[in-house]
Amino acid sequence: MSKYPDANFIKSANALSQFVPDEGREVAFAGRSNAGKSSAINVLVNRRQFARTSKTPGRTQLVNFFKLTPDTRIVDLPGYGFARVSEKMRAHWGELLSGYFEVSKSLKGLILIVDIRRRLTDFDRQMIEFAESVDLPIHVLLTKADKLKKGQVAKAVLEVRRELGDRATVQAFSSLKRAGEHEARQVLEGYLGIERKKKAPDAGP
Ligand SMILES: Nc1nc2c(ncn2[C@@H]2O[C@H](COP(=O)(O)OP(=O)(O)O)[C@@H](O)[C@H]2O)c(=O)[nH]1
Ligand SMILES: [Mg+2]
Repeated sequence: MSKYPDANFIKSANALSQFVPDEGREVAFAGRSNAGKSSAINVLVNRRQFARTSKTPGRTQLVNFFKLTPDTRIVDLPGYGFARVSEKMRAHWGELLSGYFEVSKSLKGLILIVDIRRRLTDFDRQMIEFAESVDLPIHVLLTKADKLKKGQVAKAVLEVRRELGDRATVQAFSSLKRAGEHEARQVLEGYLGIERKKKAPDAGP
């Protein structure tokens, strides 16, 4: 069962003029390509094929908007990777993303997806700078934690926390094992202002 019955793909955009109207609240997801961003979005939305994993030709280079609840959205930002991107493309994305961070009023937070084995890359540092320049809160998911031993996971989390200090919150995550799911969803819903009904303490089973 989806936690978000209204969740749905809205549209892809390649220019600010194509973005959805700047209303409600949205959280941007960014990550170097292949870091595990689509998988993480699928886990958090609790739908298997929601944000298609890996190769959806074309779409990976676009900004994809998803409705989460009637007035909240997830914005899936393109991540460059080892797919070679021309200088011109890079400049286009740099302008598009910095423009978006500057003008958006609905943008409430950045969730940055990082492969726990690679730590932070220049791409990640650039995204962190965009978000910081507009005082956006940042949460880092160190994903693919299932690929490391427990001690190595703890070490990676500590290292990234030490590097970022109070610039971002950091947690380990695994889409494969659904580890860290609850914490990540709490952050996402906190940014989006989604309130969950709490069960009354004496409500019984
Ligand atoms: N072991 C493991 N593999 C993962 C995890 N998340 C993603 N992957 C794999 O990493 C590859 C890239 O994932 P994808 O979500 O498409 O990355 P994206 O390019 O950032 O959207 C795919 O082969 C996924 O199955 C994870 O938590 N654990
Ligand atoms: Mg993807």
